[in-house]
Amino acid sequence: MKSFIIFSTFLMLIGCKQTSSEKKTTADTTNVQQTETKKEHQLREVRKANNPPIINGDSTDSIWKNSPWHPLDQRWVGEPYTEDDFSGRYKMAWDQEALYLLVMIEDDTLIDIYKDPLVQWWDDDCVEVFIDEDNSGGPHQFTHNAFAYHVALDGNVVDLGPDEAPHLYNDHVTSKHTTEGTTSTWELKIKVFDDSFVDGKKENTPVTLSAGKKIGFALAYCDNDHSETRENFIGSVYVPGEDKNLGWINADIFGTILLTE
Ligand SMILES: [Ca+2]
Ligand SMILES: [Ca+2]
Ligand SMILES: [Ca+2]
Ligand SMILES: [Ca+2]
Repeated sequence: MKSFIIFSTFLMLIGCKQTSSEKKTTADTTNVQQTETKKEHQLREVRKANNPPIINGDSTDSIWKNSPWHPLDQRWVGEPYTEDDFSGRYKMAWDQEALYLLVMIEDDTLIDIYKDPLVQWWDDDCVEVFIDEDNSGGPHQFTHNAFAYHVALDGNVVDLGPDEAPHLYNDHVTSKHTTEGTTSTWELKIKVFDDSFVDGKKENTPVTLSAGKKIGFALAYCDNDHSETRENFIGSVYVPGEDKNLGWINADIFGTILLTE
């Protein structure tokens, strides 16, 4: 029975595969049984920041000096690209309040075609942050089992809610980026919410982070330079198989971070 459920889930996911544009199937995956079979991969330690970085798009904070770079180099969508077109790397840190990201992006053209943040948000240049608070893995397309925050150039933060519609989650992710030439320096502060998050509820409390905690995590960049739909979607984790654009549907593909002192 279990294998049948897993197989059915697989078929449903395949069924969700669309054109090269990421979104948005109306397929109902909300009733997909939570499989919670994530196999940990890309396990990385993230060090605590005694002094959290100032989110200003300036990377001179002390925590960034002592943190390692990680590559953003997995082509999930689109044709092969040059280093001038896109390259990216990032660093991470945490404290009780939040996760912190420093993301350095080389992108030859920054565009925000769709001014309405809830229209084709994935086809504008944006940073996408994937968070699975309890590292459970499993489907999350229309649930808060995990979040896929699209952080736009104008700072708007969009994910799909259980009502299958896009919502702004601007109070979950604070960001700022600065651009010099074709290099953008992003800093992000991400509050971590668990799967008890309810849209529209007055009080949703973010999780207090502590050492030893594991969180499902991935990062990506939607690169569009001059097209109606994005040209590339580049992620931080290797995704096996032909369809690599699964992070927005299933948290199994996320890597795992381990918070350390
Ligand atoms: Ca800073
Ligand atoms: Ca580009
Ligand atoms: Ca989860
Ligand atoms: Ca671009």
